[in-house]
Amino acid sequence: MFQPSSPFSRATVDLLNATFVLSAVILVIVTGLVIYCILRFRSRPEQPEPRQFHGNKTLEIVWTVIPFLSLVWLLALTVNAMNASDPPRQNREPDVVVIGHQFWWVVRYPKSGVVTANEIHIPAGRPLLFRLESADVIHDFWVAQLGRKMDMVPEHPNFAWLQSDRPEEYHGVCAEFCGAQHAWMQIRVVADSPEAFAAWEKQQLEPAAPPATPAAERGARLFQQMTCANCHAIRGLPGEAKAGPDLSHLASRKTLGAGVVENTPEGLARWLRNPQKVKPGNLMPNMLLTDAQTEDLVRYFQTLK
Ligand code: HEC
Ligand SMILES: [Cu+2]
Repeated sequence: MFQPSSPFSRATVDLLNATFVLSAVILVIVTGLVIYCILRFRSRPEQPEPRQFHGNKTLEIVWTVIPFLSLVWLLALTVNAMNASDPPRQNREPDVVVIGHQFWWVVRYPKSGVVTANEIHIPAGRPLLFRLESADVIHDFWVAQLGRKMDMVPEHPNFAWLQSDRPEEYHGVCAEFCGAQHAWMQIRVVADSPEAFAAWEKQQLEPAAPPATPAAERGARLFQQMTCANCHAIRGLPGEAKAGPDLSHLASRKTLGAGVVENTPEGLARWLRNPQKVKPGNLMPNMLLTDAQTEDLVRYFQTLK
């Protein structure tokens, strides 16, 4: 969070830094005075008690006015940072909708109709409005470099602005404990150049590629027969399953299980053989696939670019 990449996160970090500096100055002054008084006025043998006095008006005014002004200054900075990190929405439609599930994320782009999971592509250099929802318990969406942290509350959509000043990749997390695999509920954000983003969006809107080899064809058939399609949607196939991530373009994602394993043929096979071993407590059951079935499904998923 100390490397902000957007005006929204920069406002938050600037406020944090200013608060830290002010607090450090106060700490040094107060402890300095205490140490000075302890040493200077300590009792020494043969010396009378130091002169006592009460109710010094100047002192009272000084130590009331300085903290008061410090707090007013902090309040002004805070209000300023709140405005900068969370500007008004003014009826704008969200650019991206993210829905937290135990323990992964749905990512939707209402304007184009793209649906994906766990990896968010955004065009760099533009402020984007995110609508944040939850399908089950309270989650918290936090990509520290791009914007403010925001709770995802069931039945209560929240909003947050995110931006990336430049094309780059970022890491985000679920920041509200939400169950066994909360720690493996991670987010990858890829900020693309506007052209690369348009290309990505176009590719995500394509229907899933039809299987091209016999193994992939067997995999596609297994996918339909083994109830996978009750939980997972693949664009162009029947059904609108929502219990698990959309797999239409699975091969275009870098990781599986919200970051728990790399999306390589080996990683995919490990996941399919027993997702409960890779991410214990996640909501995909062990489908008890044979090695041959796993292999065919891997071949099939590799074609879903
Ligand atoms: C009961 C619902 C359910 C069924 C049935 C199911 N899955 Fe899943 N699947 C999930 C959930 C939930 C996740 C996300 C788990 C997580 O990351 O916490 C998932 C994740 C995955 C992933 C990783 C996707 C990603 O982007 O991270 C793959 C691949 C996958 N499932 C394939 C299959 C296949 C193949 C079958 C059938 C043999 C199947 N699933 C059956 C619920 C299901
Ligand atoms: Cu969570």
